[in-house]
Amino acid sequence: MAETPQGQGQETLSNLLQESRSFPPPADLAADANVQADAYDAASADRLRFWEEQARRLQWEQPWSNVLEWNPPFAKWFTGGKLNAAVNCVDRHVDAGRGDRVAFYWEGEPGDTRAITYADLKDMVCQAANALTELGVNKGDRVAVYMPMIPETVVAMLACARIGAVHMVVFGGFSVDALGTRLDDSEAKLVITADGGYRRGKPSSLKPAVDDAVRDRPAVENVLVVRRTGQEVEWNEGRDVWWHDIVDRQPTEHDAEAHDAEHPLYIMYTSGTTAKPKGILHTTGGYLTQVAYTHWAVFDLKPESDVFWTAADIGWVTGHSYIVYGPLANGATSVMYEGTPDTPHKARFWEIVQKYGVTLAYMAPTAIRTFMKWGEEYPAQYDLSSLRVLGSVGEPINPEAYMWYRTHIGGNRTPIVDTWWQTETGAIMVTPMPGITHGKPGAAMHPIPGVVVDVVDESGESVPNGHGGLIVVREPWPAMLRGIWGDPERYKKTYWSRFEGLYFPGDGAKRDEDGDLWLLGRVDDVMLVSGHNISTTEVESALVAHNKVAEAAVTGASDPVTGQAIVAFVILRSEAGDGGADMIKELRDHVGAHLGPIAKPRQILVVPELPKTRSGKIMRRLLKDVAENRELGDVSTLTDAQSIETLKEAFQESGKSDE
Ligand code: 6R9
Repeated sequence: MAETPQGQGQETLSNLLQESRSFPPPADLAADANVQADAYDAASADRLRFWEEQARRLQWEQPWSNVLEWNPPFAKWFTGGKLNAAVNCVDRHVDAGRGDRVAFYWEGEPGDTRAITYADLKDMVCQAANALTELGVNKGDRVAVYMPMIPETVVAMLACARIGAVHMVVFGGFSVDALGTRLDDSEAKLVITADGGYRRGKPSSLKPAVDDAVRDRPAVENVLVVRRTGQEVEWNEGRDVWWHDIVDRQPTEHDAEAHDAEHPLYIMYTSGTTAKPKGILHTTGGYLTQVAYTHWAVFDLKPESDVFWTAADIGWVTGHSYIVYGPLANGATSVMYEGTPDTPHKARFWEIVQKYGVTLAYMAPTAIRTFMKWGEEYPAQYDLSSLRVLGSVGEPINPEAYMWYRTHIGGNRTPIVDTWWQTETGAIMVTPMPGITHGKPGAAMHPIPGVVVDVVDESGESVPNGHGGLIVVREPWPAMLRGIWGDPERYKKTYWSRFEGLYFPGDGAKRDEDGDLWLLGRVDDVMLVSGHNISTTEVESALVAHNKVAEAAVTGASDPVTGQAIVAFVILRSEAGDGGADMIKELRDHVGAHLGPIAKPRQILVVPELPKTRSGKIMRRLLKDVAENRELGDVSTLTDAQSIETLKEAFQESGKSDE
């Protein structure tokens, strides 16, 4: 998050990239789309009433008396209302006679599979809720979940929600330290984990990290362990409990209490910076309303016939909102996949799409660019004609990656929804609607109905069309974070102090000549070159638009002449060779031709790998450390800490040969 935004000079972001391609929605999809253009009018005529209508998608045990209580910057939605999130996600579908519908087609990495119906899920969640109660977990207690991508992870989350305990999921790939600080901050009393999970064809252990983290943390009373891989685990008698020992013997009945709309549902720690992670708090009624609405609206979900797949980890907010709460609240059928996209082969994702007839797929640009790098022959081996809407989340999608996704995955047919949102916003905020919006490669287009965003300059004034600035949210929205766990001052300072009365997400954005929105990445990443603010995203997109480049990461390094200079790291497509001096020159000229001479990188380094977080975001701050020859900052949330060391050496070598 941008606690100390930098690189913001006098002027706002330069608007360098031009785009003229536009794709209308397919006629049949448009005709039958869940959301029609009148939704925007209805929401702007009466925003609160619009959200009340969306809240009625849920089952409330007691109706709300107040839609919104807004004491800036603290919001309460649907106060007086009571509901149970697990009942909304599971029981009510069974009660309505849809118990036989599959909730999850789960695919393990080694190829084992499970089909879990809503009736199965109800039994599992009730049993787990009973087990948590037996372990002494009460309403309001925090429960850490450090798990692989298996159905029990969803069950654990819903069991917490059912009894009113607050879940706090930590990425299975995070280090002992990352887990430990999160346990301390949330004061969790139970950790739910597994012996391990499968990644890249091998069992990868989880329990040892929990053992290390819990050793000096007596506040954790029990560790509940799912057996997944059958790996040997150390056992701490009295503290550790096997899931199958305690959960399987519980009754499949559980009387669920209705919780207040504002009862805490979960904490999710945001990653990415060196600062202490922030525990983002989400509550029940407003969150569930917006995730259910957006999942239905943005993916045009038809729950009777669609098969939805979010190919992301559950330890990321995208997994919480669009693997668990959104799809289940809507009674959807989803695919859940445990492993990596290249195991046992580079077409695994497309094999899964064909096998389950996936109709709606949602993934990150980093995955799409990886598939681009591998080549179109992999998706070409499978029948992807079931797909009808494709989504993107997590980073700006470069126009080139958008085109590749649309062409090679979407068969030139499917709309692409580029969805902008954050852990803090809880649900999608800015996106095209597949049945209405003419899609523009690289643009997130419009705020959803009921959400009011703007692009402003340094002084908080709206920028005109054709200009860049900072994205802000002008009105509270139902799924907004309710605060930072235990730290209201930091909440105010981080998100609400930049501009009076406006939520500041920390991202750069532009409004193009048509008034459509483009998200340009974190403002901390914006570069100030000879007095111009230039977004890393636009330079990266220009590089990726070159037919030999698969991925690019750009950072600003201090420069005696220009203030900052653009340094680019690129991954070439597999057919492009190693990239000699001619290639570097070609790429620099290519950027110059696309964006103007000001955006020509000072240096371009061809690399095999880029430093990324587990959710696929490029860690530009580490690249900046490399480009400025500094000690590397915190690397604990990197997927592969070695890759950045290798890159650092390569950069230093390249510097020598330049001189
Ligand atoms: C959902 C998620 C949030 C940050 C956000 C922004 C970037 C996400 C984006 C996007 C451009 C998109 N981001 N989606 N940037 N276009 N469609 O990713 O949450 O992990 O909290 O990250 O990700 O910079 O501020 P989170």
